[in-house]
Amino acid sequence: MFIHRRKGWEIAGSRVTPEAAMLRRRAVLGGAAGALAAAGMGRKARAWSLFDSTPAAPPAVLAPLAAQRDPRYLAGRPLTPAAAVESYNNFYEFGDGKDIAGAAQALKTAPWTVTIAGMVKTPRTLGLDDLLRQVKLEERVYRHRCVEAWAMTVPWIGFPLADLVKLAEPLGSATFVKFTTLADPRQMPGLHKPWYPWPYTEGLTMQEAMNDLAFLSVGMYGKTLPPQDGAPLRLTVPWKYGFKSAKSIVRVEFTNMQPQTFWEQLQDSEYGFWANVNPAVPHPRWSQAQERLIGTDEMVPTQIWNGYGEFVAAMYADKTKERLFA
Ligand SMILES: Nc1nc2c(c(=O)[nH]1)N[C@H]1C(S)=C(S)[C@@H](COP(=O)(O)O)O[C@H]1N2
Ligand SMILES: [Mo]
Repeated sequence: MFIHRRKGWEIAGSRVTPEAAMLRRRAVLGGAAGALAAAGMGRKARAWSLFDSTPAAPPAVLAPLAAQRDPRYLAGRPLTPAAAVESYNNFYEFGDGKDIAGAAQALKTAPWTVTIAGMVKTPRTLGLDDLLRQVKLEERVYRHRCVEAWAMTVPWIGFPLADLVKLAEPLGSATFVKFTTLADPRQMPGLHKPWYPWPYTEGLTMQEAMNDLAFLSVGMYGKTLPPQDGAPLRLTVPWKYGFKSAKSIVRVEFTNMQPQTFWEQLQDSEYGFWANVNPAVPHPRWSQAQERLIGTDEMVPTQIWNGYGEFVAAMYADKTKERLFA
């Protein structure tokens, strides 16, 4: 249920993302976690934000990573400066503000394994190194559009998600792919906030997962991914709102049921399963017509499918009954 904005419950807008602001209202209004939060709001909020700001570790060392740029994907606007992409993040496992890069440096990204589970020929757990030996890396410059109406343009390095799907050998009956992020409370202070439905999960249809545009990133700007941007393995689905691009993936499961996602569990009416970008469908609490480019703060018009209609629109031609854009 959507509750109208009440200014008194908000903390300073500059400190809270729209996504987080929604949660705070929700926590106050309902559920056991809500009662808990309401009982000791001030003191608890401070304690949690202390967790968020823990300067965890020295900067992670990023290895150089080179790959040929794929010329099929032209962003049509300048790259966002790497410094902006590395310092303005959404990664709730490390806190619900944008300033989580410091805390994220503690993330241990090697060794890393990815579990292939569910409806596949042989369920198994693979080392990331082993997986990377079986794919060919390329560079793709993609636009990224967060549901909060900020955007960026990033030269990702990675490989088509379709290549992982083929390696996984799903059964013919699998129709969805579910992605799960690492959930380690020793490394991730956000995991101590019990009102979030950890672990972070996301999902795609099998058809979406096999689309050319669906990508798994392991690097950006010529280096391995920084922890705050989802090291060591991050989904990149640029025609959908940013929350679909799950970070630090540890599990890929094939299923015949539409997966329940993290954001859907929090607020389905605002952050649904499909979440395709559409400037004409406003979020219940703000317009999606324009976006702010991080780095320059320039405002530009948002495009349907984030401008990737030629690659993806046909997949939705028969899905007229679905809520495709929220
Ligand atoms: N595991 C995990 N993945 C996540 C998120 C998150 O909180 N946790 N946030 C999502 C959102 S809302 C966005 S906009 C992008 C942000 O990616 P960036 O910080 O690299 O810009 O990551 C997405 N992937
Ligand atoms: Mo986002």
